Amino acid sequence: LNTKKQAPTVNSNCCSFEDYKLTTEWLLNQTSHRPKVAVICGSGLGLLANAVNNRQSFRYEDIPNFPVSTIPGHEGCLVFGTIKDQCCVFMQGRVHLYEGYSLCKVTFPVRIFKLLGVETLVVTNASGGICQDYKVGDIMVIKDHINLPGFAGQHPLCGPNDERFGVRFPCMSDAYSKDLRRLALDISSEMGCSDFVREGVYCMVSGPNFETIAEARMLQVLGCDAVGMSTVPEVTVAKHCGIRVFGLSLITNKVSLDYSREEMVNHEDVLLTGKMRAEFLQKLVATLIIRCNHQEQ
Ligand SMILES: *[C@@H]1O[C@H](CO)[C@@H](O)[C@H](O)[C@H]1NC(C)=O
Ligand SMILES: CC(=O)N[C@H]1CO[C@H](CO)[C@@H](O)[C@@H]1O
Repeated sequence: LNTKKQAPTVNSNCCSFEDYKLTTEWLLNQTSHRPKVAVICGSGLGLLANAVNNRQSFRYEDIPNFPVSTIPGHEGCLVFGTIKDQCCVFMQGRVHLYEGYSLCKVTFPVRIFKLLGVETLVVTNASGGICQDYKVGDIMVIKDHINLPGFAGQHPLCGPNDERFGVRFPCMSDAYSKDLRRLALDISSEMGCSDFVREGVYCMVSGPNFETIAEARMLQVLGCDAVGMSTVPEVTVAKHCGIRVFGLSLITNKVSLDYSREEMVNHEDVLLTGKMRAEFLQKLVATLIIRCNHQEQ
């Protein structure tokens, strides 16, 4: 690795391997938990972490180098614990590109997970439904994604490649584990919830504004089923360093695709659906964590 000849990109000076090592060592010093599974909780899904026992939690601002969310009232806790005998770590709250963070900082926790020994990453997010069959409250198992900011050079792996994490040109054709997707669909059907669990393509936009109608139509033409402002950078960095990925997106609103028929999003309904589904999501994620060990990679 030639550290002297670094291209002056946004990402290149964000974090060195020593920064990752320091944060990892700090955490290893503070906790005896050695997680194999990490979960990133999207907006309003922080209660996924309530399922853990032997809970030990750290505020982001107390962890060296850890990115701290600028959104008021946004949770920011790293929660270690166990579900059955599976050791896991939950991120309650994340930072976004639209907050002004470089993608290197946004994805910093993922590399910490790698150095902590995590093998499986579960990402969750709230998103807008593009697919016309989707209803508010549906849960989409992420089958694939479109990295729209990445097309424009906003990519977490831009800059010098650190071979200690992964190769220069990582393969992304199998980013979302087929085994875990199948397992999630099996669990959903065992729980009798197949009618609101879908499988589809997630598209990331940078935000912070919501899509115009023309943009939403473009996304539909491109094959996107849901659109959100997160998740893809973390998934890309996880795949790069060999972490198995599973993703879920909660459809909190329908994206308007029609000028004459403005979708009337009832915010109270959205919140209510979110709350109702959060319980199902918690059960689904907990069961997935318990059973994912038995799946071959
Ligand atoms: C971790 O603990 C070791 C041994 O007590 C100490 O030398 C080291 O400085 C600690 N590292 C961090 C990052 O806290
Ligand atoms: C936590 C998180 O990433 N939430 C985002 C998920 O996507 C929705 C819809 O685009 C955003 O509004 C959230 O900020």
